[in-house]
Amino acid sequence: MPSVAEDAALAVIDMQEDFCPPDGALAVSGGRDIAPVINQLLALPFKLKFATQDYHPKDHCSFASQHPGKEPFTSTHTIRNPEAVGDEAEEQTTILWPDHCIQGTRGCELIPELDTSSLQCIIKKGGDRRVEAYSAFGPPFREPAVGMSDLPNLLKASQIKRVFVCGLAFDYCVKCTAIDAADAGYETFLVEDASKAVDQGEGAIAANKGEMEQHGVKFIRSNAIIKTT
Ligand code: VGL
Ligand code: ZN
Repeated sequence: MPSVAEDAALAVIDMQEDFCPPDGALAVSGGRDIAPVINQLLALPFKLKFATQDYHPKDHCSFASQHPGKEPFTSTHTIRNPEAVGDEAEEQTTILWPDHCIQGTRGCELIPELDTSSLQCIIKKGGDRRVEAYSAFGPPFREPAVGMSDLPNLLKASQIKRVFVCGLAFDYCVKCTAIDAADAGYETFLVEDASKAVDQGEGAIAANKGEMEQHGVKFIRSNAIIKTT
């Protein structure tokens, strides 16, 4: 492997209070425990290091509270591309959540265990109340694109070829970021021991890995990166 200093970015996804025990609104089991592993990765000389923050307005469409009669974690909703013209529009069906990561609240803050001192930037996502935005690249709608983040420009400007993704949650924001990075042509690695899933069942983990593999995402452990750096 070439050195991560040459061509690699480290993406630290959504290490926020609301995704962590003990009292996060959408706490991912073991979410806080991966901070030390991520800090070890942040100590490596990646060419680019950035974090993301789920950053919702209080009436975000992904909140079950915005949909009378619907329940967090079990109900779904379908979103049409709000910028589409004509009858045909991309659609995304996704799960509804408890209110979480509301701008300006404690739940939205990055956890203090994360060493943020070497981060070059923090990308905020999920700010458009009309659309869900799991990926650090932006909402899933591309025809036309709705609210893409600065990430594509940042990766190009930094001449990145490889993207290493870690953080929360494995099966949502980490997965969607990894798939978008791979689809954008970056050699993409998910750092398995530096990520935790909402659904930690064996079957769910395997299905999500399979989906990512279809897009060319590779899986790696933090030791393998540290050893070769
Ligand atoms: C996430 C659910 C809702 C995540 C964000 O960061 O994976 N999951 N919003
Ligand atoms: Zn969210």
